[in-house]
Amino acid sequence: MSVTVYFAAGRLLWPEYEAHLPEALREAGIDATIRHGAPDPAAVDYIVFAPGGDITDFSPFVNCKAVLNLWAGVEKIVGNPTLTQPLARMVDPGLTEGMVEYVVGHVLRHHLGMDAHILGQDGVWRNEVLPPIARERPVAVLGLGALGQAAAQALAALNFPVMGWSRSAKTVRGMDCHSGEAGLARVLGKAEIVVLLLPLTPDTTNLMDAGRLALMPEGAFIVNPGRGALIDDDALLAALDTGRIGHATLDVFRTEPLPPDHPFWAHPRVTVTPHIAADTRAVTAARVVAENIRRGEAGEPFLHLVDRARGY
Ligand code: NDP
Ligand code: OXD
Repeated sequence: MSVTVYFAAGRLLWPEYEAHLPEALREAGIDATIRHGAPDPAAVDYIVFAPGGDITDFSPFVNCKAVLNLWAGVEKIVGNPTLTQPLARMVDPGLTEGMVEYVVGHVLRHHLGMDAHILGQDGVWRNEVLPPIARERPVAVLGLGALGQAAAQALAALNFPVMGWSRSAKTVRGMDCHSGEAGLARVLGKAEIVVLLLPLTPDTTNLMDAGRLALMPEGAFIVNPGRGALIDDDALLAALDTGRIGHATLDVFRTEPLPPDHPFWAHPRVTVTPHIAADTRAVTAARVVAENIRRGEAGEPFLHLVDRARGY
């Protein structure tokens, strides 16, 4: 039997998926018709979704078996009151690889103090400050999901002492795992570099407020490829102004694109990257979408289902 897949992730994304999605569906043994624009809603079996795409009202899709998000983060869709269908988020090996590389690159930059040489080349031979080694630099990853665990493991493989923090208690090889408020205080009290890979939910909004920033060691670094609103912007700017936080590398923001007059752009202790930490890669993500459709058709549980109550 043929299934109808509505590619509602927007016109801009379709060229990336045009070849990969039909191929992945074929490989998964699915006979599918892929639709765009405004198909008969009652005929749609699966929706491939991305924020900013074609759908805001899911209620007409009465026979839709699942909404398959191309993004890892679901904060823009999870609270949509018209969405009654199961919602799966994206866990894509290509996206994970990109995130690991972003995190490792920016952590190493701060750890090695690369800016001093890259920006300070002035003809003076200064060799009194030697680069430290990773095993002397405690690092924390807040959020130990698909992306956080992969990033934390890559950092641990470089010998950083890695602490992880998550909602539920975990044991992950090679790192010291914590949970709960007391766990967060322990982690922030020790970590010289903190990486935020949490989803944005009511519980994580403004997690890094003035009080929690003040727990971090003097001059500590923050790398945030999670979501902008995990951090209280004003509290961060105040902590950067005093040098209490040494530098923040920020990939995500409350308003995107980051407005040109936002103080982050000009702050000497902030690096802005324009939400490029990691992108879903069509070639690998199409296989994840196809596998979920295969599961739906076979009556098997969907992968990466979002828990609406938790918000991720
Ligand atoms: P997952 O859902 O796999 O993992 C989320 C992690 O956060 C889990 O460990 C979870 O804990 C933890 N968590 C959630 N809520 C809390 C809380 N209240 N307190 C403590 N820990 C909490 O997500 P991913 O790893 O796939 O992605 C993480 C985020 O990265 C996305 O939501 C998105 O915002 C961002 N992202 C950014 C990109 C970029 O380019 N900048 C690209 C892709 C994603 P537990 O394990 O107990 O459930
Ligand atoms: C995502 C993102 O959530 O790109 O996938 O931010």
